[in-house]
Amino acid sequence: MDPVIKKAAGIKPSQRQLEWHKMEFYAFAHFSINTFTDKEWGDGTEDPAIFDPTEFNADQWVAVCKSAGMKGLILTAKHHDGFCLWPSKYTEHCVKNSPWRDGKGDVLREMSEACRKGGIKFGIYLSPWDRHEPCYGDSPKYNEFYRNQLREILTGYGELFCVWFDGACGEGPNGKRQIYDWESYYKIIRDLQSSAVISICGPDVRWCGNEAGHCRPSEWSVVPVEMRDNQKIAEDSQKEDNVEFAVRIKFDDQDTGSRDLIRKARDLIWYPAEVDTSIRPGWFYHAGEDDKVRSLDDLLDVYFNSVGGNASLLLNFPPDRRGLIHENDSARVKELGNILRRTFAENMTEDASVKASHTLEGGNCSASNIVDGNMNTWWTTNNGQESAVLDFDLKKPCTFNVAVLQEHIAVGQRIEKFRLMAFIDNEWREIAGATVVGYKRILRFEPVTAQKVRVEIQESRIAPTLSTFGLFYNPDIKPLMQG
Ligand code: FUL
Repeated sequence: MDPVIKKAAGIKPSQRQLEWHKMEFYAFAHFSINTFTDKEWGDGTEDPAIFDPTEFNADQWVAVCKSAGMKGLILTAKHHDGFCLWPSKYTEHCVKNSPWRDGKGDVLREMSEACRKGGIKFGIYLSPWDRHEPCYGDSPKYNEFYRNQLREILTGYGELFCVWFDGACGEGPNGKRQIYDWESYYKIIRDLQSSAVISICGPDVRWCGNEAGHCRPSEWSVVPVEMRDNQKIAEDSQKEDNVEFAVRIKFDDQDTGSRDLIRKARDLIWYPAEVDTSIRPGWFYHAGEDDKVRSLDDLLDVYFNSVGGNASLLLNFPPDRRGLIHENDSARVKELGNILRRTFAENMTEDASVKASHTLEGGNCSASNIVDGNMNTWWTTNNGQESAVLDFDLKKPCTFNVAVLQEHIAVGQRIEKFRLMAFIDNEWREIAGATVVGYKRILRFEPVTAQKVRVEIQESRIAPTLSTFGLFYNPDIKPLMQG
C-alpha cells in the first residue's frame, strides 16, 4: 500500500472542524464606518460621529439569514480602518464616540443576542490590519493591543463559531510593517473559545483563493501543510482598494490535493475550503449598487459549486445606512432559500434498498446506512478495496435531477472519482460524475426517470466511505457540472 496515500486517507478533521463542516452556508456582514463614507477601505481618519444607523435592527439581519437557509453570521467587528463596532476599552475609535444610541450602543451585543435568539451561530471578523491605531507597526505593542481587543470580543458575547482573520493589507513600502504574532492570537482563541474555528489566516479553515465565488472542481480537505502559510495567504489577498480584485480568479493553483501533489508535500493536514463572496460587487454598502445584486441563477451556481463542491459558502451582505439588509438583497436570498428548500424537500432514496459490490467485513458499515437518513452511520469497504459499485432500487420509477453524496469524513476523505448511472431502456447510462466528494458533493443534471440507480466509485484512497446518497427533483434547477 502506498504510504503517502495511506497517510492521506487517515488525516481527520478536528471536532471543531467537523462541526464547522455542518454549517455549510452562512452570512458575512460588512457594516462599519465605510457604510457611511461610500468606501470599501477607510483610512482610519474617519470621524466616529458619522456612524449613525437610523433603524439598526439585528433581528432583521437574522431573519434574512434564516430565510436564505444560512446557519450563522460573521460580523466585521473591526475592518481595516480600525473603527470598532463594540465599545472597546482600548481605543476611542469606536461606537462609544458615535451618536448612535447616544454612544451607548454595541453592535456586537445586539447582533450576538439576535443570533442566539434566532437559533443561528455568531462569528467575528477582526481585521489585523488597522490603519487608525497609532501603535500599528510597532510590532510588540500592537500585538498586545490586538490581543486585548481579541480578549474583549471573545469574552463579552457568548459562544462564537468562528474567528476570521483577513490576509488583506495595503500598506506600501512607506507604510508601517507590522509583524503579527499569530500564535499568540490563536492561543487566546483556543483558551477562550475552544470550539471556534480560526479561518483564513488561521489553522482551521482555508480561503478558496478568490472573492469571486469560484470553487475548484476538486476541492480537497486533505492538503499539503504548505497551504497553511499566512505569508502566502497575505500575498494572494487584496493589496489595493480596487473593485477588480472581487472578480479575479487564479487558475494556476487548481490542484489542492491530487496524488501527485501530496507526494511532494512536507506533511498533510485537514484544511477545508471556504468560498467567501459578496452578494453585490462591493463588500460594503453603496447605494449605487442597489441594482447590482447577484441574480438568482448566479447565486445558485455559487451555492451548488461551493456547498456542493466540498467547501462552505460565506455570502456577504452589505447592510445599509439604516442598519438594515436592503430589500433587494433580502428578497433575492429569500428566493434562493425557497428554491433550495423546495429542491431538498423530498428525498427519493428514503425507501430505497441498496446492494454494494464490496462491504467491510465484521463491522456495522452496511450499505443500507447510506439511505437511513442518519449522517452518523456509514458504509465502507475492506482496506485496499478502492473501487466499488452501489446499486439502489428506488422501488418505483422516479424522476430526479439533483444528487447529493456525503462521505463519512470523521474517518477522513477518500473518494477521488465517481459516476452516477441510471438504468434506462435496459441499459446503464452515465448521468453525471465528479472527482472528490468529501463533506458534500451535489450534482445537477438533466431530469432522468429511472427506478434503478448506480453509484460507481472508480477511484479512492484505501477504502471509500459514504454516509449519504440522496436524489431530488426540482425542474427549476438547471443542469450544470461542477467547475
Ligand atoms: C478582503 C478585504 O480587503 C475586504 O475589504 C473584505 O473584508 C474581504 C472579506 O477581505 O481581503
